[in-house]
Amino acid sequence: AEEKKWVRLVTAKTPTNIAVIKYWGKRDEALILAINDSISVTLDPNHLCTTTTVAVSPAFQQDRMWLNGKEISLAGDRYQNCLREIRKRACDVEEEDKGIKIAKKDWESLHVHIASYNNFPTAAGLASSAAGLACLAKLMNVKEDQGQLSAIARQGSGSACRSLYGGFVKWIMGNSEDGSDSLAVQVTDEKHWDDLVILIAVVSSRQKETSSTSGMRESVETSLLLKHRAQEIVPKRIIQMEEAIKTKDFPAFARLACADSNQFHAVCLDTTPPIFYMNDTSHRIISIVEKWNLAEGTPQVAYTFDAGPNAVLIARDRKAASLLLQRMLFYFPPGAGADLNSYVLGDES
Ligand code: 2P0
Repeated sequence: AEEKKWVRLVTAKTPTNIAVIKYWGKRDEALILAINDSISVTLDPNHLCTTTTVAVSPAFQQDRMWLNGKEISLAGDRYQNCLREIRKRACDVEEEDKGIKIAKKDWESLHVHIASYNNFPTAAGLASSAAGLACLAKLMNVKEDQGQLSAIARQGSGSACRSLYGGFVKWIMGNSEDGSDSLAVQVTDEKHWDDLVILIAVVSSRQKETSSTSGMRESVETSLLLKHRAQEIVPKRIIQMEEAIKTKDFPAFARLACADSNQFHAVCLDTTPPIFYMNDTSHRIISIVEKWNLAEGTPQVAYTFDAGPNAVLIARDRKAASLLLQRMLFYFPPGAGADLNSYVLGDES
């Protein structure tokens, strides 16, 4: 039929984020509620991002999704929860010139197609799952604010909720049963501390062996260190980290970020059976940075590692970043068989 011919498309870029105070452990698996607050820095979407196009048409028979050109199943609870929550909030859409008119109630029966591309290797463990959501919100004319959208993104993947804002972002764990207060807030915007330069050293592009979801479940079940961390350590660190970010106190920032990364990996070792995310190259990078910071008398670079061996290095300014890159190339010369590639990120100006 004639009226079935239209397609409405929306494309958007979603950045990825790197935690400097880590999220590790859930108190509710279905709603994805964390056992502690976390803080991350959102990377510049011009460098590392996911580009997503979403489409709606009466011709579509079912919801479908493609990731880097390959169709993936939307059957999981996480996708279904996100889709349901976003559909509920859809509003009227009218594009007169294209003859598109969608009433709020039509969204219940309309299907969407979602296609996402990462401009970085997915296997490097930097994927962002917030991608589709911001896009769907636009497509469906959802009027919710960023905070409410972050609470929906959270139900797709915990850390993804922090990608809804630029700059430094805090995911507040909240204390409600339904998770309505477990959402992201911006600590400072992307212009606040733009001296920082972030380098990602891809130590291995192999897929990680233990997924974050099952890893953190095992840590919650078996690690006493995690209990102590979540209850006693992180609440204090969150306050100190927010202060360090607001006052651009790099030594305090670096000390907290490195300590928190190391404690997260200590929790992984404290898990039964133990989880190993870092490898020898990761450990060498830590030693190189620690020695340099000590020799300089004040930290030049902070390091942090997520659920994989890749190093995220945060230099205090462009000068420190260029010295860091020199050092990395000295210790890991290209072509000498070192399993390491560097992606230089940051302001290109
Ligand atoms: C973080 N990570 O704060 C921590 C640090 C990895 C190490 O959040 O089960 O993919 O989807 O909530 O968000 C990775 O966990 O796990 C993660 P789910 P997610 O960035």
